[in-house]
Amino acid sequence: MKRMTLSEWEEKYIRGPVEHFDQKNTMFLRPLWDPEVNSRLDDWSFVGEVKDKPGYRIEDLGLRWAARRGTMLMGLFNWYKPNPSPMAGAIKEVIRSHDPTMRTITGFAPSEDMKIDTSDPERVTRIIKKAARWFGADDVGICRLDRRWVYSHTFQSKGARQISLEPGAKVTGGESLPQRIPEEYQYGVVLVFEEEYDLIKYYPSHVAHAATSMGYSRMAVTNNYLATFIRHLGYQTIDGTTNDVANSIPMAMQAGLGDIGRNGLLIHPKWGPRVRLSKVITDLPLVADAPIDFGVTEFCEKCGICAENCPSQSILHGERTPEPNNASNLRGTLKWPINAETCRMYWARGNKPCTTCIACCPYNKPDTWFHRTVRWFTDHLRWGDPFYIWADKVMGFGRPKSPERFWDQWEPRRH
Ligand code: B12
Ligand code: SF4
Ligand code: SF4
Repeated sequence: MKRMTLSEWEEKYIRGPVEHFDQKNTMFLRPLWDPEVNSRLDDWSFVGEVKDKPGYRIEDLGLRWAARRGTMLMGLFNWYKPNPSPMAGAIKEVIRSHDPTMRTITGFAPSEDMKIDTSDPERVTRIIKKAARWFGADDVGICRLDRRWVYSHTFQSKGARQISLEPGAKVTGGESLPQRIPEEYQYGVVLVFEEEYDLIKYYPSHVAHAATSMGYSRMAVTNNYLATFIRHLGYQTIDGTTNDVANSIPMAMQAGLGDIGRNGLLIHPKWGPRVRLSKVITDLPLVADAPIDFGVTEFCEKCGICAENCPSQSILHGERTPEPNNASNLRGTLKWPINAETCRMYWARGNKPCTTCIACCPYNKPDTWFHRTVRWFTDHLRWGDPFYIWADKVMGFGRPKSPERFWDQWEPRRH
């Protein structure tokens, strides 16, 4: 594995000016305000339905939604960010003003002159990384805050019922608010959460999506713990718990946590794309990690398994390109841009999310000695890529497992 300098990284991934991305252009939000996108389907939800079939029964869908609860409880009530939701603002008021006994919830607040000693940023960085792991992250990296990845605006949705279907109608499903992060916030602490191999392999059933949900809850809770810890050290934080504030993948790349694959996802050296990401942005002085190269780009150039298997054909088959597919891609970056419109439409049509491009990827493997050895080869003997890819297909690693006996066979892991 090679460490890259930031200028080498820039040369590899940046083509032309990078326009700041407006969060309303993500495919979670476009159906709420873009009449052209909205009119393509009557129902954009992906809640899922119960069927009399293994992997789709009430216990399977229930597992997916119960595992999501941490996100609801922590993420939605997060007011430590530039444009908190009105609900988070209201809760803050209640906690702050209502009842003195609520102090036990807001807890210890250091006074202005009480701060951790930052004369040795290496030591502070070690403390932050250790705390992040203890709070629940499986891996952690630090980047300098590159403001090109921060959303220019955040979008407060008002709920799908208020969407106007009039062509050309202005935003009616919510409100776009400019987002500004003060200059003193110079670092991002990026957290990685492994999703369970033993659940993802049951894709495309509800069981696989339970892993996504648990990843979201873990990142919501852990990110919140870490942001609170940093505030208790006397510094400020922006808590990027629920996907908002900034693009997580380039931050994770710059924090040395992995590289981007053809599937548009961060490939972590140990867990491949089977990870979720969150971040805390802070003014605490830290030491940034360097980006890494372990052969992903070369491997993806030859592989293409995700592009073959994507059920909506949203993943590019050819070369990397700086050309966006549509308004949902960031301009000025060299990669395999996914077609987020067709991907998201596929979720809505099937009334459930999709995780195929994680599950079928050869980098998605359990962390055993055998797979560690293969990974070593893919990094050090890159000329062997066509053989590793052929072997992966022959051995059928990326194929879905039948959920028929899931509840008998599953050995749950403690988080
Ligand atoms: C919106 C969104 C989506 C949209 C698609 C993106 C879009 N354009 O609308 C939909 C709903 C379809 C979606 C689908 C999925 N998503 Co999604 N998504 C996001 C979200 C919330 C915002 C991303 C965004 O702003 N994209 C808009 C522009 C920037 O997209 P883009 O130009 O195509 O860039 C993409 C990549 O190239 C990369 N990227 C962004 N900037 C730059 C800059 C450089 C230089 C480079 C090289 C790359 C890069 O990140 C972008 C990811 O969409 C992020 C969380 C976050 N805040 O980052 C999660 C996130 C990217 N999704 C994630 C995942 C896992 C998925 C799914 C597998 C679903 C699932 N089972 O969880 C699929 C995979 C689809 C795919 N192949 O990319 C994870 C990725 C983890 C990882 N290993 O990297 C994230 C980080 C969420 C998380 N909490 O961990 N997603
Ligand atoms: S499936 Fe193959 S091409 Fe796609 S991201 Fe994984 S390694 Fe790259
Ligand atoms: S989530 Fe599914 S539909 Fe979307 S890009 Fe990945 S494989 Fe394709």
